[in-house]
Amino acid sequence: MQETPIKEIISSGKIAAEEKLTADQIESAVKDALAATKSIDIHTHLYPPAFGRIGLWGIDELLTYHYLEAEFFRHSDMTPERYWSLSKREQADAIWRTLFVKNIPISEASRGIIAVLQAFGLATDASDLSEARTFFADQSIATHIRKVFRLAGVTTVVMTNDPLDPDEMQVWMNGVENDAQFQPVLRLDRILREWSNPWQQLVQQGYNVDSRASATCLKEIRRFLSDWYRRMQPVYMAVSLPDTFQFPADTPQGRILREAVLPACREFNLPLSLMIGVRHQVNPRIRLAGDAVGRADLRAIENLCRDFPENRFLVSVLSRENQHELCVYARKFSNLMPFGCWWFLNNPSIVEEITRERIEMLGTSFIPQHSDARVLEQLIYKWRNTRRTLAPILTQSYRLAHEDGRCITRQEIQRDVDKLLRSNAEKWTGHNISPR
Ligand code: FIX
Ligand code: ZN
Repeated sequence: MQETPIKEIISSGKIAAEEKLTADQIESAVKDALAATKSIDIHTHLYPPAFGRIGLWGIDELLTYHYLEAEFFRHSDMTPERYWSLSKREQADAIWRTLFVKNIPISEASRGIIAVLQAFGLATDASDLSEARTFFADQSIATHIRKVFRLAGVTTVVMTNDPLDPDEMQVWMNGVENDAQFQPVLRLDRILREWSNPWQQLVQQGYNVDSRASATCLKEIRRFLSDWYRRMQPVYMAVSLPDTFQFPADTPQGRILREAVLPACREFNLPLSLMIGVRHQVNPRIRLAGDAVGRADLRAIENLCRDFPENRFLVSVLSRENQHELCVYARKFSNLMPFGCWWFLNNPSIVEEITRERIEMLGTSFIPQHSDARVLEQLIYKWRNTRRTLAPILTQSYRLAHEDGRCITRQEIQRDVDKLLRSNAEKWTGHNISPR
C-alpha cells in the first residue's frame, strides 16, 4: 500500500477539501490505520530457524510460559519441585487442566492462549491437548513463522542475543545468515550486572580482562564489544537492570558502562537499551517466574542522559510508579526514548494508563509497546491486544484535538500510527530495519 507522501498532498492543496475527518469518522480512520500498519517489535526473545531449539514455538512452549507458570502455582497444590520433575509435555498438560479446564482463562496471559488457538481454528475448550499438538506437529517452521507474522501484523522482531550464553554463542561462532525478520541485539546482562562471574568466560575467549575492571580490562571489553558488533550487526545494545541500579557508581559495572559500553555505542552509532526495575529471583523455586518488580531511582537515567548527550537511550521501566518520572525525563532529554509497557505492566488496564499519559506528555514521540514474546505464536495476541488498547486512546486524543478546533485527516492519522508502530523504532535504531 504505497502512500502518497503527505508533503506532496499538502503542497498539492488537495488535503484541505477531501480528507478532513468529522469527529465520527475518526474512530474508523484510527482502526484502519492500526490494521494497515505492520509493526516492528523492538524487544522479543524470539529466534529464526537457524537457532534451532533456542527458538520456542508450539502449544507446549505456549503453556509453559513463565507468566502461566506463575498463575499455575497459585491455582495448583503441586509444589514447584514436583512440577520441575515433570516433562515439558506433562507440565503443559498440568497447566492446561488447571488454568483452562478447571478454571475459565480470564487472565491476560491465559486469554492469550485462547486467542492463539482461535487464530488457528483450533478448539479453545478441549479437555486435552491432542488436537493442538497434532496441529503444531504438522507445521513447517519457516511457513509457520510467515503465517504468525502475518496474523500478528508484524514485519520484524528484534531479538535478545546473549553473547555469553553457551548455546547461542556457538550459533554465532559457527556463523549464521542474517534473517531480515529477526534483528539482533547485543544483550549485556552478564557483563553489566554479574561481572564477578562471566569475566573468566572472556578470558577463555582470549580477552585480557579481570574482575576489578582495570583500565586494561576496559580496553579488552571494548575489543570484545567490537568483535561481537562485527559478528552480530546488532541494532542496539541492551541490559536489564535491578531496581537498585545507580549511575554513576564506582563499581566494576559502573566503570564498564561508562568506559566501555557507552563509548562502543557511540562508535557504532547504536542506542543502549536500559530495562530497569527487576527484583531478580525473589522466589528462585519457580525459576523464570520468580522475578519481581521494584521501584527504581530514575536519577541514574537523569545522569546518563545529561552526562552522555551523544548516546541514545531506549528505556523501559518495570515499576508502575516509575512511569510518570520516565515521561518527565523524556521531556527533558531528547536522547531518551521511552518504549513499551514491559512484563508486569503488559496488561490492558495498565497499558491504557501508561499510553494515555505518554500521549498527553510526549505526543507521538515514544514507542508504545513491544511484545517481549518468548514463544513465537505469542506475537498474535500481544499485538492484537496492543492494537485493541491503542485504538480508543488515539481516537479520544484526536477527538479532543478536533473539539479544540484542529481538523485531522486520514493521512495524518496514518502518519502517526506509522511512527508509533514503526518509524520511531527505525529512527532510533538508526537502521532501516525492515521492509514495509
Ligand atoms: O529481561 C527481559 O528481557 C525480560 O523481558 C525477561 O527476562 C522476562 O523474563 C520476560 O519474559 C518478560 O516478559
Ligand atoms: Zn524481555
